[in-house]
Amino acid sequence: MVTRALVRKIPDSFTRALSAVGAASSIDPVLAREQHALYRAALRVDHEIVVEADEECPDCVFVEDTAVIVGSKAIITRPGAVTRRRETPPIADALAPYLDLVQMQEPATLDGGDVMYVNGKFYVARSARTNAEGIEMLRHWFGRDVVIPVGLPSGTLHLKCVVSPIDQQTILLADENLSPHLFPGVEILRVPREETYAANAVARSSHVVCAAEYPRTIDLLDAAGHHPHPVPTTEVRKADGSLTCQSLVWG
Ligand code: CIR
Repeated sequence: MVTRALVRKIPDSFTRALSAVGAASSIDPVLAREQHALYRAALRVDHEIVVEADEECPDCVFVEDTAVIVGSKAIITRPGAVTRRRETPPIADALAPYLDLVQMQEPATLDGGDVMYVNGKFYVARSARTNAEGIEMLRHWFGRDVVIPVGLPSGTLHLKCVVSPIDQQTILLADENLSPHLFPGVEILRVPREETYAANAVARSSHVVCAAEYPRTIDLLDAAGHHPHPVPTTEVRKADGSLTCQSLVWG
């Protein structure tokens, strides 16, 4: 099967991205683009789809939030941040040749970073970005029994800031954020609390693109038989971004 990744270029306006950490103005767009190139190479997919940047959309590199891809279907989301809503039409256009699209409608809001599919279940965070109607729409499309709403620790932007899938039976979970009991039947690789950021990684079979700044998590992945591929994240994190948020990967 052909593996594909959709990514989007970084605009100069990235320095005006939303940032709860309040550091976006110190982003170096040149360095950010260099780091993005390393990330894109690390994904090692067969086919990369690149969407041009839009200066009117400072957060447009964070494509994960604009769609949820399951099998041959893509749900085009309605992002929770009003300033991010105009990011979705070009993503829908770029996905349309490959996937069947459905569009999330008002009043639903949902960011793709709040959705994790593992062990046959969709874990969906109720967050500042994803509302009850957004979760209800996922239930409508995927089935009530397989959509599991999850509350987030205060101050956490998205579900995948604290947990991400390594394969269909394994997750990386940051300690002291979510109860491991939420994930029955799933093997948990425990990320130490002080490395919480590193719980966000992109797994492609046994190859895991992870944050370069967290040696304990890199060792943990290695010891568990995965192949860590560390990439630098100093610039995206200034806009509250991490790794899964920079791509939509399928196939
Ligand atoms: C935002 O606040 O929406 C962006 N500055 C960061 C989005 C990161 N997305 C993600 O982790 N899925």
